[in-house]
Amino acid sequence: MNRRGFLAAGLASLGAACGAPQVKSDPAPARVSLRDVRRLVAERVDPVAGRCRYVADLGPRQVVQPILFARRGESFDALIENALPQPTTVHFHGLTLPQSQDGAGFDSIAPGERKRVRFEVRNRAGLYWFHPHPHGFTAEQVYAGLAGLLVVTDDEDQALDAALALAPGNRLALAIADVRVENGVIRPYAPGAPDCLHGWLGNRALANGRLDAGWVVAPGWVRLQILNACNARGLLLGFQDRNADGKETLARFHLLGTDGGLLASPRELERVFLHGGERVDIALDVSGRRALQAVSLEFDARHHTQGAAPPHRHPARARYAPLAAEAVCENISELRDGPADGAQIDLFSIRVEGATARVPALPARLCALSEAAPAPDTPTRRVRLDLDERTGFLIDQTPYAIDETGFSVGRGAREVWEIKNSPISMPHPMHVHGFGFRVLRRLGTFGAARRLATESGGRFPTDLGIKDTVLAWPNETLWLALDFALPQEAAFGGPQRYMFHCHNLEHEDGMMMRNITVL
Ligand SMILES: [Cu+2]
Repeated sequence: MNRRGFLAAGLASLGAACGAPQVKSDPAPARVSLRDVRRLVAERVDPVAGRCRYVADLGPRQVVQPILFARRGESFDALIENALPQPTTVHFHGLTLPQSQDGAGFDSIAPGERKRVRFEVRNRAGLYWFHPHPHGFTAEQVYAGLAGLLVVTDDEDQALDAALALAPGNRLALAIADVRVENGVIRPYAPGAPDCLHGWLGNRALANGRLDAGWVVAPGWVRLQILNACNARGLLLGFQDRNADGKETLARFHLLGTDGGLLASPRELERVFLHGGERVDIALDVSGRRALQAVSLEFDARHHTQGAAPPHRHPARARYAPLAAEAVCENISELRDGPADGAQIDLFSIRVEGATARVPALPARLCALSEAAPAPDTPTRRVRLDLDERTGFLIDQTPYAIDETGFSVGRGAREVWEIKNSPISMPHPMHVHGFGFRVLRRLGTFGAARRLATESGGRFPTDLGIKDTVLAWPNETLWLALDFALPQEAAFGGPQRYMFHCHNLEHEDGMMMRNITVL
């Protein structure tokens, strides 16, 4: 399929959203070519609930909450405009960018200000995303609706669509986020201190900004690229067929790719963990089915904290009011009621309509991706994740300082990171800016999760491929292989500072971050 055809298919798939929302939710996004964006505006649309949105200005028209689309090698050159009453940034999660374009928290845009951002997409085809990253406000702004998808494609990616004979509308890019809905409306961001320790959880899921979202697809293969954009909720993704004799069965699917694009070969599964910031690319044969309900299945979320949560006010918040009139992290209250982390919740639905077509076999090889182990003399860096009684969760017992060097690494250096999460802890989805990595091994995984760790080295299927976010369960030790290679052009000249942090956004705002300085 040529580029125009791919865009048309994308538009068709988004136009096919069929779920009638029961309560007011954000509108479904439209697809936009990354290189057509002239301005990207972050704005608040509802001061009562604090809901916000991105608006892409393309010159001739404006698109609210766009899904951005790019071929590998294309460029972004646009003004980021902050129309929020708080500082913001736009971080393109997963992309390898110069520090000046990375949108990390040490480079925030003040309310009413704008910044020109220019970069080339160098990463593999895959699902990436963009969201705010300002120190102390990230969780509130992402919860408010500021999260968008970036679908990167290339020849290999399109060849796979052709091999699957995907019908128009059978490829979807989906962002899952949970929100608190009470009395039919989405509630503002209002975590108490315990919510800031455990993470702010919603009671309902949005898919691309919609509650009770649904899509109509044709029989045959469906390709879903799914992001967990929740502040803190982990997902155990499965697809229930609720039509089979009144019983619920799980439809098997195939994992095609993870954060940084396609795997070398697919994995057949019936459930898969997807934690904050992680993405999966899956293929599902819906032939012979009428409808499927995507759910997060029940699992033990392992929140092993002890003692009372300390109230925490991020110093950056002193000068700016919340997006809606609520206190953030300061009240010592009970955790909110509603489905806990690991409780089953519905995500979105798929309805199958149309004539059954021939379903081609799934290709055994998806791409050439080597799984070579790092050299035995690769140096190991040890990283510890702990709970501090005064401040909350910390990396190496060190609260984040904006101007710290953090970990300093040589340009082009290769390292193995040994990340140990304390037994008295929580699951922490750890994210590295700018660099994909490989997960080599896991040790200490608890029994129920270990049963899903079907790959060598105690790894989960979602540990395969190129990752930028990886979950550390309590008591686990992970080994990652990182390669700090950066291009030589002027844009990457001089030391480059990136971030390593927990993608539970309340933990991130609670200082569970470090800088990485590439010298
Ligand atoms: Cu965390």
